[in-house]
Amino acid sequence: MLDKSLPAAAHPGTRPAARIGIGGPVGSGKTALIERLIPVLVGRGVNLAVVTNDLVTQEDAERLRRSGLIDPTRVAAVEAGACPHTVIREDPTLNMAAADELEIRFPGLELVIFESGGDNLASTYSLDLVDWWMFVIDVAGGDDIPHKRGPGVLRCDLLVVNKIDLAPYVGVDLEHMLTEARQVRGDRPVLATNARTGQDVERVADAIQHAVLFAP
Ligand SMILES: Nc1nc2c(ncn2[C@@H]2O[C@H](COP(=O)(O)OP(=O)(O)OP(=O)(O)O)[C@@H](O)[C@H]2O)c(=O)[nH]1
Ligand SMILES: [Mg+2]
Repeated sequence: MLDKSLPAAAHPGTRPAARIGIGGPVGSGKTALIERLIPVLVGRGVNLAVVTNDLVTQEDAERLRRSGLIDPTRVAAVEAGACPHTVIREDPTLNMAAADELEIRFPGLELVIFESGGDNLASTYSLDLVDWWMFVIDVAGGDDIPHKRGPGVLRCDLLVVNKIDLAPYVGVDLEHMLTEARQVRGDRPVLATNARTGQDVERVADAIQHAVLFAP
């Protein structure tokens, strides 16, 4: 198993980058949220890089590299193979190695954001890989998702309910969905976003900075 302190050894005297995870079902808006978070965090002076996970392609990495939002060399891709949660939980070696390489390449890197491959509600991150992680579900996936108490929904540090703009079109009572999400999480944080327009993505950035970058 690789040691998270390796990059710090590569740049003596610097603090290793914080590592955060974004998990959640296929298509919930993980990459869209990253696309919105990058300008907000970079605008606040955060030195960051991204590691994406896809099953057998580098689709999301290529999308971010083409986006113009980030230096393309700051985006690394891990091909997860058949089982997306294995590489963020049971054996995160590939992801650790990708982040270590970014830290070596970019001295002073403060934050590495991992996006997991789209998965099911049981998907969780190993704390060997990340310091903090969020789980992104979306309104169109059904308002009963919080009620189903998947480990991803329950255990993440921040639950993001995305695509709030779609609630009226899919017959979802957003307030009820959010209340249920807060109930099952024992009042741990839940934020509602529209990653398409960027609505409330600043609040996600606040949560990240507060949790791992020691912002007030
Ligand atoms: N209406 C609406 N669409 C959104 C929102 N967020 C993302 N989308 C759309 O949802 C689709 C999937 O978004 P992605 O960001 O690719 O989702 P993902 O979770 O990264 O998907 P995988 O990596 O394949 O699991 C895209 O067409 C997005 O434009 C949102 O808040 N509202
Ligand atoms: Mg994606």
